[in-house]
Amino acid sequence: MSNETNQEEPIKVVIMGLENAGKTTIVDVLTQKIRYDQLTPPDMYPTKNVERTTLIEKNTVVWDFGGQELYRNEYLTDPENYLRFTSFAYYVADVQDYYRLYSSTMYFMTVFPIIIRNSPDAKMIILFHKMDPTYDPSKKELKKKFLDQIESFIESHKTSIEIFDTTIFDIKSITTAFSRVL
Ligand SMILES: Nc1nc2c(ncn2[C@@H]2O[C@H](COP(=O)(O)OP(=O)(O)OP(=O)(O)O)[C@@H](O)[C@H]2O)c(=O)[nH]1
Ligand SMILES: [Mg+2]
Repeated sequence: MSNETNQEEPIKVVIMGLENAGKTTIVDVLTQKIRYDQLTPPDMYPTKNVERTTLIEKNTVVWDFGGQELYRNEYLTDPENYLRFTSFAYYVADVQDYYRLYSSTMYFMTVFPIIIRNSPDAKMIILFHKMDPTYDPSKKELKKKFLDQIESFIESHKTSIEIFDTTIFDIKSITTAFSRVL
């Protein structure tokens, strides 16, 4: 008799992006299906290093990468350990953070090739997050600028990327973006 079980390896989902982009809040929505009040987004603490959350019934583990520079430097020096066996890689860009648009595109262009190198079959998804119902439409320019900046980079990697607009004030926007995972 072998000791083999039918238990499959969990599906690994990674969520990356700059600090304050909203990654942990998104994981909270996925695990608790919280509906937030439009005027009061929750107070959250910055994530230290990487937090793993298991979506038990889906056999999925979500790796939420703390976006503060300290943690970014830590896991990017040992990316293999953190990014191998990824099935879905989400990059969260904060559409309300106009001043860090450039930093966010730069970080995206840093992590994207590292993910591909460590998990060549990973599905890549960008979330343009904090697209709140009250968000000034004229600022939607930021999404276009982000995409313009990464366009030739993406083409050179010959990998397709899915794109979603999300906000915690519309749970469906988040469950839709994660529909292939959930
Ligand atoms: N307006 C708005 N605020 C949001 C949204 N999602 C998250 N936030 C707020 O953004 C702030 C940062 O959220 P976090 O989820 O902690 O951000 P993070 O990306 O996990 O940050 P690090 O852990 O430091 O990498 C919190 O105050 C959240 O309430 C959203 O869709 N709209
Ligand atoms: Mg966090």
